[in-house]
Amino acid sequence: MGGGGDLTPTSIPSTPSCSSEVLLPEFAEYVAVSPVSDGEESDECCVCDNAVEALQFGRRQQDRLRDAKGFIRRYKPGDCIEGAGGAKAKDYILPEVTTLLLVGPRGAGKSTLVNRITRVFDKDDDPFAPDRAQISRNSKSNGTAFLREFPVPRNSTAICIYDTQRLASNTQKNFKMLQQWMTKGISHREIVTCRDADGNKNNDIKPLGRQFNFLRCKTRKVNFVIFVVDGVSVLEEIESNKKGYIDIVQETFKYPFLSIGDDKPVLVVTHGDKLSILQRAHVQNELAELLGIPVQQIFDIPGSDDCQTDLAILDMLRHCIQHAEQNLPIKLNYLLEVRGCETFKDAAEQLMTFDAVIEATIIFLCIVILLFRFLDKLLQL
Ligand SMILES: Nc1nc2c(ncn2[C@@H]2O[C@H](COP(=O)(O)OP(=O)(O)O)[C@@H](O)[C@H]2O)c(=O)[nH]1
Ligand SMILES: [Mg+2]
Repeated sequence: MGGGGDLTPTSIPSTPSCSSEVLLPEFAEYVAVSPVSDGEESDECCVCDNAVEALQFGRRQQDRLRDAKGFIRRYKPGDCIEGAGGAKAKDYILPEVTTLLLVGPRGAGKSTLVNRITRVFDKDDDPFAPDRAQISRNSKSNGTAFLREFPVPRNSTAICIYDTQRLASNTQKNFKMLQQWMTKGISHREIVTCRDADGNKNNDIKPLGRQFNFLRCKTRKVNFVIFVVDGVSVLEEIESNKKGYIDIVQETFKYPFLSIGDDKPVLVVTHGDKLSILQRAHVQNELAELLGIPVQQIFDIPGSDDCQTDLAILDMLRHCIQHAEQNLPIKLNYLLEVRGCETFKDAAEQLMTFDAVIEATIIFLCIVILLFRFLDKLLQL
């Protein structure tokens, strides 16, 4: 369902790794709930069939997961350019690193998502690696005060994700901050603001901000936006008919500066592990309706650690990369080259028409001269 594939039941136990050949929890349960009645041959066959089907399903999931991971690991900027309008990858201004920006309200799960994405690759590379992004446990925490760049997978030189501060309850302040990021770019360790997101002065980070601003790293242009929302908060508001959280999400999501070309951000819904399958589907449908996007653009990524969630994460990354690359700018010299060729062709065509006119005039003049000569001869006689 949605971009994140089929929804995973909350009762499914999580598995530490999807890369092994053990039964996936999805289909371990599938086998366990199959009807079994002792002594009846046909029922035994039915159980066998179910087990085989489940095994095949598990293998298919593993294959998909391996392919999806391989795609992200192999990816280099320019790989997803489709060659529209006759331009090749070399004709585009490619980013050094494809940069994805996380945006969302406080506690939506942005920092947790950075850790979840990293974990998908860490399972193969370094299963005991510690988390990278600072998660806030409660509302007393300031959350993310500095922009932080996280290469994905760790040490990648092709994709990076920026974790950011929460959105303020004042959307105008959000817009100002977002416009700056989207137009001027973002850099690792850049301080978000000396005030917190709701405009309260934060003296503790001011001196630190100066220090880090001086040591600022490379500025990156944002290539695509990942908008994160907490599914539980959305559902609570839908059910209670309140609108605060949903209003901020709706207004900010539709803010034109967050779109890359015509492409709106992808929407990631978190906290699905606290909801039932039906509630998750309900939240996704409501959000699709409110934000005017297809459910395929909504990725259900709960805190659970299972194969379905890993696949949803990889699908979401692929969506971001592909849409980012469809909107990369074309190099000016390519445009001039193409326009130059076209202008030359137009001029040649015009000259050819001009040529025909000259030819006709010459022929006409020749005929007139011949006529005069003929008349002259006639008069002399
Ligand atoms: N159960 C559950 N908890 C989550 C999920 N995502 C985030 N959290 C928790 O929500 C809180 C805020 O998460 P955090 O990533 O710091 O949110 P941020 O402010 O958007 O960066 C933390 O206590 C996380 O453990 C999720 O999908 N499921
Ligand atoms: Mg955070």
